[in-house]
Formats: sequence, C-alpha cells, structure tokens
Amino acid sequence: MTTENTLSPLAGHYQAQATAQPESMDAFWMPFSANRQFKKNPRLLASAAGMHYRSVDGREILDGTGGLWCCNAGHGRKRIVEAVQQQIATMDFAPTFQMGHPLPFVLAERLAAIAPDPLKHVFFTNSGSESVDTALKIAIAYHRARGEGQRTRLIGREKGYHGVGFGGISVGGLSNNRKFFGSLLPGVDHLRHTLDISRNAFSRGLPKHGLELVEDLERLVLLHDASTIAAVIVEPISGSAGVVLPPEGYLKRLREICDKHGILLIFDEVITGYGRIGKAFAAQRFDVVPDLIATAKGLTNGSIPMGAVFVSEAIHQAFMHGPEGVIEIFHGYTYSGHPVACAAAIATLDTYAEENLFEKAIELGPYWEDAIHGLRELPNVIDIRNFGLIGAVELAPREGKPGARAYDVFTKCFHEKNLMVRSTGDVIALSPPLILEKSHIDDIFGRLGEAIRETA
Ligand code: PXG
Repeated sequence: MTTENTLSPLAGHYQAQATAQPESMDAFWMPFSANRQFKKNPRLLASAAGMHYRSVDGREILDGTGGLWCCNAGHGRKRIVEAVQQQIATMDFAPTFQMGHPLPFVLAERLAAIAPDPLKHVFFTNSGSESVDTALKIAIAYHRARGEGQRTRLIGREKGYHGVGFGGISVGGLSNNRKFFGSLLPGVDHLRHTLDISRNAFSRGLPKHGLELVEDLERLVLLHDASTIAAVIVEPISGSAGVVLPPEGYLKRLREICDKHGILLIFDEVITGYGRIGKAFAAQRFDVVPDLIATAKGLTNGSIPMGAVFVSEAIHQAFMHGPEGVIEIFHGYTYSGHPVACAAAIATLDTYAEENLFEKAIELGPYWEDAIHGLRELPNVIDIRNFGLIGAVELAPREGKPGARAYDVFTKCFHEKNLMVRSTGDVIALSPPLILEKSHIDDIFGRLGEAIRETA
C-alpha cells in the first residue's frame, strides 16, 4: 500500500507545511543548538532521497553524515516507507506491558540472528540515551539478582558520549554535558580517553600508541575493589567527542581485565552499530564480545525513533528465576517495541541484507581512507582519523575561540558547497550513508577540501 494515490487535500496541507520556511521559529527550543544564532540564519531541510537532502530553498545537499549517524541505507528507502505506512494504518499502537503484538517478537529474533553470540536477547527502547540507561540498569540489577548486590559502581571514560539521561551523562566524559546538571549519579569513575595527537597524528585506521591506557581499569580496581564495580561502558569508537579510536589491542585487553574481575563490559554501539565499520556491530569487527550492547539510530535507518539493548544469555538467565508470575525487571517504556518502529526496523534490516550494506565499509574503507588523508596538507589540519566509513578532520583551534574554525567550515559546506558535515569542537566528523559510491567520496572530500582552504 502507498499513500501516493490516496493523498487527501489535508495531506497536501501537511506536506506544504513541512517543506516551507515556518512563519515563526520562536517556540521550538532546539536541542544541542545555538538557538538565537540558528534562527537568524537557519539551515532547514525539506526532503531527502538516497545520498541527498533538499533544503527549503531548493538546493540538493550531499549527506556526509547519514543525518546524524542514523541513515545507513540512505534516505527515503521505499521498503521502509511502505512498511511504516502499512503498519500505521493497520495498528498504530499497542502496549507491550503484560500485553503484546507480534512485531517486537519477530524483530528481536531478527536482531538476535545478526548479533554476536551469546547476545541473543533484546530489550527495546526509543533512543540511544534510553538504551544506555537500560544497559546500565540491567548491569546493576544483574549483579543483585545473582547475590552480588554490592556491585553498583559504573566506570565510563573521558570524552565518552552516552546520551543525555542521568545515567548516560554520569558515565559520559564530556564536561559540557555534565557540568550544568548537578551531582549526577554517585559511584561513577572514568578511564582516561585515548586521543593522543602528539603520538598518533594522521594514523590510518587504529592508532599504534596508547594501549597502556587500558590498564587504568586495573588501577580503578585497586582503588575501589572489583567487588564494588558493576560494569564498564565504552564506545568502541567515540563519535560525538570528535571520533576517538581505540589503540590497537585496547578493546581485547579491556575485555580480559573485565573478565578477570567479574566486571560486565558494555559497548555503546549507537553509532558503530548496523554496519558503520564493516560488520553488523563493532564487536564483530574487533572480535571482542561485550556482555551488553546499546544501539539505536541505524536500527530503523533513523526513520522512526527506536533503540535496542542486546543482552547476553547469562545475564538474561540470571533474571529468569523465581515464581513465573513475578515481573523479572521493573523497567520499560510505553513505546518499547512500538509497532510502527518495529515495522520500520524489520524493513531496514531487510534493506541492509538485500544490499549487503554491512560489508560496504570494508569494501570502500581503503578508498575512503586514501581520500580523507588527501586533505592532510590543507591549512590548519592537525590530524585526520578514520575507520570503516567514519572520518574526522581535526583543525587547529582559533586563538581564544575553540570550535569556531570547524563551525565556519561546517556552515560554509552547507551554504556554499551543498555538503552536510558535522562539526564538534574543532573536528569535522563524517559518517555517510553506506550506499555511497566512490564518486560521492570524491565529492565529499573535494567540497570539504575547498571549504577548509577557504576558511582562514
Ligand atoms: N550513545 C552514543 C555513542 C551516541 O553517539 C547516544 C548514545 C544517544 O542517542 P540519542 O538517540 O539519545 O541521541 C549517542 C547519540 C554527534 C552526535 O555529533 C552524536 C549523537 C547525537 C548527537 C550528535 O556526533 N549520538
């Protein structure tokens, strides 16, 4: 079923609203944005198809970011559109608390089939932030369920981004996301981050230096004692902090130390999940299996909000005790397993499989790497980092104005080069849809190179 031939005048009215400059921009308090600056010179997108957005002023904009690390299969994919249309018309909502409907069961089996063993159980959420907080809560409750209720401490990492819930900002390591919001969760500590430009600048792929930083976990164990630590959470590759890669061997060693001390390992794969680095999950690409994986974004190709937490057999089993009539975990969201989101996710997985998109980052990785490192000699470029179909170009900050240079490159790309990139601090980050071709890679770095050259 498509709505194209059934569109009523009312639908036309809604569509017109969605593609025109709004009359007033006052009421919407935009997230993570400089609201007053944006509203003076807005960047508004009206439609999207394949590798491109179209702006409200009618320009075709090449998407170097997959929306916001979301649209791994590109935009406007027919299967997903039709699955959503069909499902919303068939059943818009049904609860999953002591009730159910078929789709979350179907989707969870599909997800279990692509997840690494033994992560074969799935808890649904609506966002990356909720997936992170869910994983942290499951970790603490797991230890309690098996009689180690004193294991409550959570270990994150500097520069980590784990969304914006109180759990996520507590284990997160970006000071702007933490400092305005009070005392956060107690009992949290952090590993040092692994960004070391002085030793690793312009590494191709994983950096060679910095493996020793993983031993921070042994130090925290000495300080707090393993018996108090529930879990360690890291992004296999940090995105929001400006793309920070794990030194070679880091994640394997992290797994070993966690095992030695009975600490759970959580991978936050909200950006690395669903093919970004050449396998379904970073866990598979790096051959390191955590106990829990938090995901969102690419799960539905960004189309409908949804997250999923993958849980190991052992953790799941620890909850499946006691009388059968007892609720095993007092946690969940009204929209956990929402029918429309499930339909979108199932169609997304079909699209990924049909087009072998999880392999694209391996296939195109070397071309991507050569292309991004071609920017090395441009003015103010102090580092370039890449892995899979992720890239980052770090610029020297302007004196006294951190972030200003990359922001100027970002706005120049959008307004003058018809290219969407992402700036964070003085880093330009890239995460294109996995459907891209070599010609798009040439375009992305051709246009970005011009913008960097033209930005003093
Ligand atoms: N974990 C990770 C690793 C993320 O990257 C979240 C959790 C939170 O997801 P939600 O769906 O609650 O936003 C994210 C989100 C950027 C950028 O510029 C990245 C995210 C969000 C906004 C900007 O890289 N990732």
